[in-house]
Amino acid sequence: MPKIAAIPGDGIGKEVMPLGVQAVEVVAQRHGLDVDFEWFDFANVEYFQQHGQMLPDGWQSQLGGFDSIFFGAVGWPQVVPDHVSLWGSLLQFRRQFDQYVNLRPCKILPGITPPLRDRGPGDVDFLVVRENTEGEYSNAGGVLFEGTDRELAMQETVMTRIGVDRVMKYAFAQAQKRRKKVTSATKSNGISITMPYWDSRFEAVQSDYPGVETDRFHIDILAAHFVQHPEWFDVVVASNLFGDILSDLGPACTGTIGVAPSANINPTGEFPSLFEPVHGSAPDIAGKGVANPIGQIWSGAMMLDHLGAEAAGREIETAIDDVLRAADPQVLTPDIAGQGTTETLGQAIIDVLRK
Ligand code: GGG
Repeated sequence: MPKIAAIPGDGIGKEVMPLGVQAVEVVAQRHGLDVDFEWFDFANVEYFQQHGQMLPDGWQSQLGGFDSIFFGAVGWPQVVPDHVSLWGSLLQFRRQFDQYVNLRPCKILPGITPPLRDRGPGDVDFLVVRENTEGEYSNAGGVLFEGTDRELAMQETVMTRIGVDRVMKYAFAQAQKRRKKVTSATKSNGISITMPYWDSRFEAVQSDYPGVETDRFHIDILAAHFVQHPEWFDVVVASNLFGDILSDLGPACTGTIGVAPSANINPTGEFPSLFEPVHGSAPDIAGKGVANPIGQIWSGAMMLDHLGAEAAGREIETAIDDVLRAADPQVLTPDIAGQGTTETLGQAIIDVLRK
């Protein structure tokens, strides 16, 4: 029986999580899979206000025995600075549990009109593979001469050969199962040490995958191509920061970031992997009941895949497609041109899963 830790976190994470859990429970039951969710009320700002930290001492052993972590969103900058809440929770999970691959699929879903109106479902379908434990998110650096006119802040980018190679190999292996193309996101003309290193490792790794086509773009023009030619891409491998940006941009180009799922994978299986929507806590809409729950529910499908229940995962994706194709404005949330709520959209998907 897979044991799953459910951690809603902050803001709309609390609103979308119950629907994600319900969707997974319903489909798992239909497939004869017993899933056991345990809810945790930490990794949120209320916990921080009470305890002065985002996570309890010993959280690694508390969560380490779970098969997966199902996460919502983190951040409430009105109360805790975002870098404190993020480094105190989500980034700890990714690092301590060596979830070095962040998979962020992106495609046009039925019934959703992308900003580029001449494209529809099937035209755009790519996967961002984001390096998830090092790179620009190194936390190495500091502020010197604080409070003086010589004050300076610096932060190092860290790229290790092991860290870069392993995520690139994972990206190539994904491409072998898809349309056999990997695009590398770089900026080696401006970032003159770490990005040329990234490029050199890409060249070294690609030679082990002769059947996979490759190309690479500097991040600035790559962002433009995401907007104008999203159909060019199959698998895009990127550093931690570039991958974070591209995986918000991609779903925005296909319609809404509210539907985007992600999987933070520990490929060795030594630690639990973590599944979460790409979106954050969205304080601007939190409490209004209008957040799109699809990113959370689709993340549940990725979690079921990871747990070996691929058919159950596909059923969730089909149920999402069915509800979107029906295009009932009373059901859909406002980000996809509806007048419905988190609850109406989530329950419509769950109703399809029950049939
Ligand atoms: N569910 C994703 C989430 O809460 N994201 C907040 C955030 O700022 N994430 C930055 C990151 O993924 O590096």
